[in-house]
Amino acid sequence: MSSNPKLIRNVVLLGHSHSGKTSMIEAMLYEAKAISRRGTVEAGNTVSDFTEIEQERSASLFSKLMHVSWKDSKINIIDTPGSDDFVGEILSSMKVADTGIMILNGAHGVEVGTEIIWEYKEKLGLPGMFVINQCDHEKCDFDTTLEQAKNRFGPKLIPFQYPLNPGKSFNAIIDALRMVMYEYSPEGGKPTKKEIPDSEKARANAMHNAIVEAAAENDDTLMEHFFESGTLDESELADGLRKGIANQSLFPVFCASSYKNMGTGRIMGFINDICPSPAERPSAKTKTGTLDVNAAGPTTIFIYKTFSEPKVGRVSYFKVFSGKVKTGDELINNHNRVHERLNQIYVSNGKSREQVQELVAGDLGVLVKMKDSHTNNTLSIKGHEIEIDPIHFPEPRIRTAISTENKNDLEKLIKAIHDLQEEDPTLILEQSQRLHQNLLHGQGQMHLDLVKYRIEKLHGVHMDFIKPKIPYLETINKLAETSYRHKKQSGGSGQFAEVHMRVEPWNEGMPEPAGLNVRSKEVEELPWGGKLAFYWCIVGGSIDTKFSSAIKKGVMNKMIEGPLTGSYCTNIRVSIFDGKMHPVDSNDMAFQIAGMQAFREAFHVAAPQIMEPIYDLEILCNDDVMGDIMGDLQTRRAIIMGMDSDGHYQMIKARVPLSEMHNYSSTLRSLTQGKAKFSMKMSDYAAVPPDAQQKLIHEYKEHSKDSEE
Ligand SMILES: Nc1nc2c(ncn2[C@@H]2O[C@H](COP(=O)(O)OP(=O)(O)O)[C@@H](O)[C@H]2O)c(=O)[nH]1
Ligand SMILES: [Mg+2]
Repeated sequence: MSSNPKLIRNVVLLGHSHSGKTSMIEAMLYEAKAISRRGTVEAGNTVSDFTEIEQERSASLFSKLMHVSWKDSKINIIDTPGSDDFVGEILSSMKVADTGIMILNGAHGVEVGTEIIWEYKEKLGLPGMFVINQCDHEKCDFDTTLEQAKNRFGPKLIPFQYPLNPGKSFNAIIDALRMVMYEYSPEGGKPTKKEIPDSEKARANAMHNAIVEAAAENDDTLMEHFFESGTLDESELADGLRKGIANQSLFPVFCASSYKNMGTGRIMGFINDICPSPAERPSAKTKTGTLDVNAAGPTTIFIYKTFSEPKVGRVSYFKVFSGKVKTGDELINNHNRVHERLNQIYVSNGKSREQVQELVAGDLGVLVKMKDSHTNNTLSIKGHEIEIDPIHFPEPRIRTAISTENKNDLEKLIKAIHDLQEEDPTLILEQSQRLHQNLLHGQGQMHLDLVKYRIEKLHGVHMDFIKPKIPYLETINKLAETSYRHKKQSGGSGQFAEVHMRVEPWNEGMPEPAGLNVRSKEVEELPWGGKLAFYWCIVGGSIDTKFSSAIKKGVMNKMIEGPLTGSYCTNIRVSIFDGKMHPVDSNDMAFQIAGMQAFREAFHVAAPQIMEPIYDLEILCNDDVMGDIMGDLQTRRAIIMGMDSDGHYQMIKARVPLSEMHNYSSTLRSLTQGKAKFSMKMSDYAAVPPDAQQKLIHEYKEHSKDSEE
């Protein structure tokens, strides 16, 4: 293990699904002799995709930590899922990496996943480099992929290599940085170094000059020397490139075939020689300031990922942000003040772990069975209360309601979801009083399906996804008045109350109720949004003021379970302007009931309106699938608000009712074969169209009838 932060490299492989990240890592581990035989994703025997479900689906669903020794460095390599349904895994990995390696599929070009992940990388200010992979693929088009990448990600992309013969017979790479050609045997691996063929010299030279110029731009002295001599020597070039990558002013582009293990060794060499070590990155932000990656600093570790493994329990992945962490250390969790003893410290290679005695600042490691430490927690030695800035996980994008076959299982299910949330902060459980449903919020259908799989497989609880109810609101469109008499004569004390009520649509600044004498008024902010204005306009004492809160309580009960669909009511002014009492039989309960019934009756004759939640929708898609998406949106009562195009991508903006978005994630995936992504955010409420309103009222009546039987 390295004891010098400068000899550590933390790289994370990023990119759209199936671009070849896991296969690339398999080749890297093989090139570094960490494994003696390369597995394949098809055979389900790669180091990284070690969970059963990943092997079943031939896709990575969780991030994984691997490491190799390369020359005098330790290179930590993190594999990530390609779909941003698993964005939590991607963001947490970027948090602890020092270079993001964007893998592009040379046969498909820049894909939606690449776009989205690049956005996150840029937001986090992570240095980066590109590998155009699958150069052996018959459909590989290196030049178009490079062009698309430059168009999309900008002029800082500098090609360092290109494949001499992309396609089935691919076996040679022109390296314009070193000005050599690497030729590979069919087994791949270590290439033969050859001179660049004359036919390629011009292109290679032009590419080399562009690299030298880009390197020189990162340092005044280098620039001066470049202008004087028109070039840079090898160490100056390396120096300029190091600076350029560390400050993200240049992103090198390499090429490879991870499947044939061609080009991998060269990439490892470049990571070791040029990519930044953790010590060359800006200090880490903490709650109170910054923290340098310094081996002599106060021991501080940050847990970036938690995973529960069968038979092992909680496995915590961490980065040493300062000092050295040693076996037996006792650290304090600065999030909850729990003392944690680090009995064993491990380094990881997929599912296998090797115990080590010490890890230095900048390095990544693994701990098992922590008492009470979780993702985003910082632990440090006593007297140094440091909290590293947490990973910010995005808002959920889709939701579903969940249920179990039998009630007894519900508790087990909720517990299982809490356990999963421990590993997956992007999973949110909402136990909605309003909808009387348990809702799961996640990042996409694949995300929720994985949750279902794990709950059923690991926790043995069957869970069904059911359609989530819509949090409608109810209001009124016009003024109505009614009177309601509640009279009950049963053995013992009777009940009598009569209430005359006016209801009106409420809006800020509306005039006082016409023709009524306002005695007192309360305008209440409702927890679900909007207001209730309750006006007491009784003259002549027809109802004693002491009953006003009972009447209001009755009104509120009906506002909680609205007359049309049992949804919350909002933005209504209720004025009590007359009534009757009985000296004996009038009491709070009687007036509560009369208030509730009067409100219900008045509501029904005040042009009642169901309001539905409207979401702002953004869809990022390829040009070629836009027509289908637009066609589908029209069937969802969507209003197109705009379209921006950037490169060969379109961003469609629309407003759409939530009730039309059930299962949209899967529909969009099948409509576009994964070539589109969406996000949606609650915007406001709008009136439901009349036919839809009738349908909702009818459904509610049917439902209430059923639940009465
Ligand atoms: N032809 C070819 N196929 C590749 C290459 N790299 C990966 N693949 C295949 O692409 C599929 C996805 O690979 P994988 O490594 O899982 O991609 P990931 O989803 O980015 O991790 C698998 O079937 C691989 O065998 C490559 O360089 N050339
Ligand atoms: Mg993978």
